[in-house]
Amino acid sequence: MAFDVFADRLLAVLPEPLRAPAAQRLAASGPVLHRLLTGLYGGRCGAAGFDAWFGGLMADLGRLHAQRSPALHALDAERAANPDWFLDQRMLGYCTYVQKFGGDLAGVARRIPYLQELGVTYLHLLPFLRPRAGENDGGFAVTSFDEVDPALGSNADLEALTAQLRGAGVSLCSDLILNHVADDHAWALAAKAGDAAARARFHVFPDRELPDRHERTLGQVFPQVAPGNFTYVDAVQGWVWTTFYPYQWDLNWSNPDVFAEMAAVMLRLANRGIEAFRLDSTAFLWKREGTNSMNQPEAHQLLQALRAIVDIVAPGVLLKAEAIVPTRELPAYLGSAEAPECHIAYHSSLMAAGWVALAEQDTEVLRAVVRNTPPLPRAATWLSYVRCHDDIGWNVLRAEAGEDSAARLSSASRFFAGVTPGSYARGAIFQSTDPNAAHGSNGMAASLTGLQTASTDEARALALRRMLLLHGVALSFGALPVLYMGDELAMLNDESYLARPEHAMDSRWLHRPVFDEARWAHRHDAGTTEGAMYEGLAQLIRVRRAHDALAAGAPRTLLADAPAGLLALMRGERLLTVFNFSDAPQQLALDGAWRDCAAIEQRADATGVQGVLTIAPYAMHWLVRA
Ligand code: OTU
Repeated sequence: MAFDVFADRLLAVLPEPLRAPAAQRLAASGPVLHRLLTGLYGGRCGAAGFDAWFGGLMADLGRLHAQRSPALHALDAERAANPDWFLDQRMLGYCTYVQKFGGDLAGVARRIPYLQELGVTYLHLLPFLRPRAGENDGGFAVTSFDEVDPALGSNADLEALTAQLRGAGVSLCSDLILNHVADDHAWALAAKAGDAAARARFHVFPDRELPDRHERTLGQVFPQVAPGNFTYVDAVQGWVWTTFYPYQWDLNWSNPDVFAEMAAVMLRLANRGIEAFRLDSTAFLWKREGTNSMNQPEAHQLLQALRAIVDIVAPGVLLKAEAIVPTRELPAYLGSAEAPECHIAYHSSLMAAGWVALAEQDTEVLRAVVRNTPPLPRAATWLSYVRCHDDIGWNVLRAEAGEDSAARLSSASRFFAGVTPGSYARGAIFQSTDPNAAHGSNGMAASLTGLQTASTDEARALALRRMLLLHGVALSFGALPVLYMGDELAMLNDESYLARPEHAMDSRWLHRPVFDEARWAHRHDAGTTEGAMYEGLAQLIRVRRAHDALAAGAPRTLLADAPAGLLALMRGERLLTVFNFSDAPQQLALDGAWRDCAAIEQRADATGVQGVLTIAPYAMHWLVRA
């Protein structure tokens, strides 16, 4: 059937003024959507057939588009006209749990002035929708996508918060957990009650045959607390695919109903004012025997289809891929000019490589990641970060860490656990069944960089420099940098999770502390560690804002001949950033053009004598030439 017929299904439900712009966007992205969904679901729509299903989807999209508020339509128009808006170097993210930052949504709203003081324009609030009763993986087991967690507020509070944030120039990002729902979500309950259509929204196997076959090639995310990828559920008399915790049931995205319902979930949230979605666990959406069921071509097609939907009916909205995958798998999540996918993708190998560079006092792995990072496609960016609510996952660096990667990465992991003699770090090894295997590391940045063990002013100063060094890389790399709540105040590990039996076995809780009001009150007092951290970071943010060579899309060049302890990156032709990851002063010979140029960011006495720049331990130096 020609696409026009389907376009009319969408346009017919729109009020007159919305029709012309929607028709224009449909002309651009509608055929793409049709092609992708035909490929995915062409033969899977049962007796009614694909055309009927697709026509119904288009009408639903039209209704959801019509329900957007005038303010959101205005935002859509503005961003559709300026699709590069989020690549600006004035964009800055902040990520936190609602309850830990503000108690509830209204409490988060009260902290807007603080976010503005920091220069934040993008706020990622970790899951705040109604979670599973009981343990719920920090909200990543969702019971209802249409309801705010009552402990955090109401849907009205959410709408009020998104409006207030928008007024303050801050876009709210919400998780959208695509891979799984909680085992007490309505679909899971219906499946348990014997509803065949609901059961078909999951991957349920009557016996171990297929699960065993899949297990041969699958990895494990939580090998200690949730070994294996399947859970036997009595009520369904079968094995349910559960990549993460046993109570997180993977959705079956080969079922067109799952696609249509999840697309609608996304748009209903967008209509409440959510401007960006962190698409959780995107790599896992499509399962294929004989593979690790990550990064499958169909997973990308699904994301491209969601993107086409956003481009048609909510073009102000950003999609962000949380795909914790090797560097070479990452660019696909941004798609291409012909088939755009997500607007933003977490650069987790860049993040992890910064930590390896600290542990090894050598930037070899970090440079390899930089070399393996291709230029950005149009209107897309990486997400750079120092820490987040999850572990630092080491396995994404297997390729860059070379032949002996397992030994090398497990050595980094032991270093950050403070096991290695002489290590300044105080963290925890995550979910490793073997101390010599590499999995992940946990801990707040301040504890991992030595602040927790520091007993002298000198040791404290070094920890501070290491923290700022990693933030300097994140802020200057050419990405959307996202700060992790507490890092701006050099907050330390929170051991209190050990006393909570439901959290004690998941050491990611070590770095999920409650916002520290006392440190916050000292943030402008550079005589305190937290004040020095806050002011140091604020200075970096100011410098970044002032230089458009630090915007996401500006080209990046690695200076290959810098000594091993240094990372030297040019941004554009006129800006040079140099970072010393070692505990010894390092020298970099500068060619003539860089002599006598202005230092825009200078930490810990970098000196330039006769064309040789000397950079103190863990210091950084950013230069601009005329
Ligand atoms: C995501 O992360 C979330 O960020 C985690 O907090 C959740 O536990 C998980 O999904 C399940 O919803 O593999 O690509 O620390 O890196 O669990 C997605 C391990 C993921 C996380 C991993 C993860």
